[in-house]
Amino acid sequence: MSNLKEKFFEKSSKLKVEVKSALKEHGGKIVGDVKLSQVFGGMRGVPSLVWETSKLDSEEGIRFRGLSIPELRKQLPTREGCTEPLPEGLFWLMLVGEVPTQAEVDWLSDEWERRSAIPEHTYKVLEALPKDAHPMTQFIMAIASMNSESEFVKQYAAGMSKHDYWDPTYEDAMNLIAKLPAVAAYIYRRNFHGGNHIKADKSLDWAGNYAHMLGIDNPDFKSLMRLYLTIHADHEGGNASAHTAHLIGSTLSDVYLSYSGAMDSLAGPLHGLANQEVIKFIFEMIEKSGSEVLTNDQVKKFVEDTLASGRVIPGYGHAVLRQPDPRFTAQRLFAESYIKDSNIVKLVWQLFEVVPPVLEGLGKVKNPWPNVDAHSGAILVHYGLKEYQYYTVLFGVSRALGVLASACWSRAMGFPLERPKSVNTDWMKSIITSA
Ligand code: CMX
Repeated sequence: MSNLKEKFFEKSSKLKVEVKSALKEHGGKIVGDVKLSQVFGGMRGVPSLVWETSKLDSEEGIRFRGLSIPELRKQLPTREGCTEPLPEGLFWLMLVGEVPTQAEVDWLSDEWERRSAIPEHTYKVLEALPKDAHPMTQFIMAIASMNSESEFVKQYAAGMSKHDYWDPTYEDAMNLIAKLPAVAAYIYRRNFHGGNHIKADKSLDWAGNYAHMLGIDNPDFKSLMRLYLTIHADHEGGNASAHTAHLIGSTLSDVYLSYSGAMDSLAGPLHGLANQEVIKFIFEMIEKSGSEVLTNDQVKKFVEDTLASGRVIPGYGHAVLRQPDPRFTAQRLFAESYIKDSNIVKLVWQLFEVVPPVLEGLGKVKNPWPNVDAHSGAILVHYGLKEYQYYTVLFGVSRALGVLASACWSRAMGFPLERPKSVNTDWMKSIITSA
């Protein structure tokens, strides 16, 4: 057994016993009230999911096993010549709660490279789809098609004991994460570069190799991908994509199916697809004004016109956060040190000045600040990745790290089938009259 797998088994077995005994003793403890407005309001703030890998604070933003993004940037191992953290390190941290050594992340890079082969039929599935199928549609179908490889499915069919579920789930999670960059790069090159595919560079790390297979070999872009794939990896369990994976996984569906379901959620414009919507919004603003350099008044007018047409400002607002998203700030810091003269990046910074007061002025938006999606596209455009229909796939490759580490925990802890109570409007009326 590998060191990582062994550590995971040791830690999860211990916690499972602890939680079981805590629930036996304290399971009846009341943890809060649920308001009618929460029942009808997308369950905001209702504690109902267990998620070990990260925790979101509305003021401070995300912490991964207790570490903030600036702390990750300082503490996680990097690659020679690059100061950004390696996503391999974050996966290790999320899975076992320890900052790995350089040797441990190097082992993980090699391990994922070893597991990265994609089944032949997955390429056939992709080639059967029209070239103008949205990249997320292709990504979702490719991931689902790889469930033919699931160890969990094989072992379940052979009569595996429920105490062993964690083991093939770990294997499936590791295999799926390993395969995602090649699948995602294949979709990009198929759609936007005439099917001129680029072979993996086995000497590179997970994110660096993804950048290479996309066809952008600029070392700064590789650094960006390491940062990008780290900061998008997890946002506790209640966000739509993570929650979808958790729900599907709770039926004992394998991680290929649960993760393709997560990607269905990520593909919505209120969630991950907002990263394509942001850059589309910026391109429209440039087209309308005829210049990449705009005054704040011009930006404000475009924002107000968008709101007046009944649309949201993409990249702004959040269901939990009430401050600028630290993932936005991390990208801003990257842009300030690498590409501060880019006109598109400057527009992102102008939007940061203009949008919050306008949204505040509406009097209903709970969080007028930028989220993770407000910044990413402008940096990608700078490095030549201009095809914004593809952006959510990048997000999807990253999100696998948190969601699949959590899937391992769910199986190891023996979490049950998810089944909340639904109600109807008659129930609402009866609650009101009985109050
Ligand atoms: N532009 C315009 N209106 C906005 C807004 C925005 N960016 N953010 C919120 N609002 C509006 C809501 O549409 C809602 O209006 P109605 O009462 O008329 O329906 C009102 O403000 C209250 O909403 P809220 O409680 O502040 O926000 P929610 O928790 O309901 O929604 C979110 C959160 C992210 C869906 C919303 O802020 C939004 O639509 N943002 C734009 C899309 C976006 O950037 N999504 C990406 C989020 C991050 C991610 O998952 O990747």
